[in-house]
Amino acid sequence: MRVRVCFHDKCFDGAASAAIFSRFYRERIHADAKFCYTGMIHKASQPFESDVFDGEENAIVDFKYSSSPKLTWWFDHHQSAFLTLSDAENFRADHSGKKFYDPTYKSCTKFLATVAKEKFGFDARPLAELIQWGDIIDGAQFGSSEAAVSLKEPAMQLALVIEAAPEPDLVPKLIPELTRLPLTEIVKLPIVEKHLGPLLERHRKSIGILKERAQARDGVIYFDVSDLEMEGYNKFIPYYLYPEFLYTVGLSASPMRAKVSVGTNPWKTPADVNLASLCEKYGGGGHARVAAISFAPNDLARARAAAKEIADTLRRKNSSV
Ligand SMILES: [Mn+2]
Repeated sequence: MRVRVCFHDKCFDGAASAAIFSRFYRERIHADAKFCYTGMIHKASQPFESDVFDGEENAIVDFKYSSSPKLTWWFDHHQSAFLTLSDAENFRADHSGKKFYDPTYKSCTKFLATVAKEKFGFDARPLAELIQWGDIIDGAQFGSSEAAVSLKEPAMQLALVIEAAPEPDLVPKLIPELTRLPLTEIVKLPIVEKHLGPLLERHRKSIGILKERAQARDGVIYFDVSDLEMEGYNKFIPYYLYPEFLYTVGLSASPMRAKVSVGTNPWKTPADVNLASLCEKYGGGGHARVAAISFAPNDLARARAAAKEIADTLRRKNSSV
């Protein structure tokens, strides 16, 4: 049984979800499954190429829905899970019992493990560590900004490597290992270890760069690093530098896209601004407290205009509280 698994690429929760799905599928659905993994990235254009669902079974985890009849499994927790109204209707009309959505979950990893256990009798206990860290990292449930930025835990070091993914197919190669090895051993694998030193060094440098670039006022930290190769920066650094600020708005660029990232300080009491809804107005999306908009790589000027407008909006909301 050939199973295509599309997962949210360069994301710890995406990789962990793909690992949980694979182990669950092999143990509870088909013991002879052969998995092929495809990393999905949010782009300005339609993310699913027509030929992506080439398995006998096709799954999407921690990423947007597809109404393709070839899609047989789906798990997601993003508020902005449906690209169109007709996709949402297609999902509601589905009675396969294999497509699941719950935006109240902080991580797709925990959501998937819970559904697999409750509906399919999957024993998730051997992967408890991976599930716990998926939920901490995707839900930003760290004790402090220091804990989120110091990267001492193996899970945090692995997240750094996954988010940067400095070589092609790095995450697809790691997913099978995540189904069977503890995280202390994953970070010792050559494919992880060789990248870890340089990435930790780059992480330390990025703290200095963000300190230099940040324009922090009226509750909002704004920064533009689109001229640097910084797409995978740690999104908690701004709150580590400015713990009293409530929001960040960042502009970054890569050959794939120009990206506006918007976030809420996880160590402050929740604000009443839904960032996914705010970003949806610009064609982006995400979660209530962290969201983003992707633009085409040559559309940097429009991305910058959106970033500035969002920063202004959040500054006005902040000063009107
Ligand atoms: Mn997720």
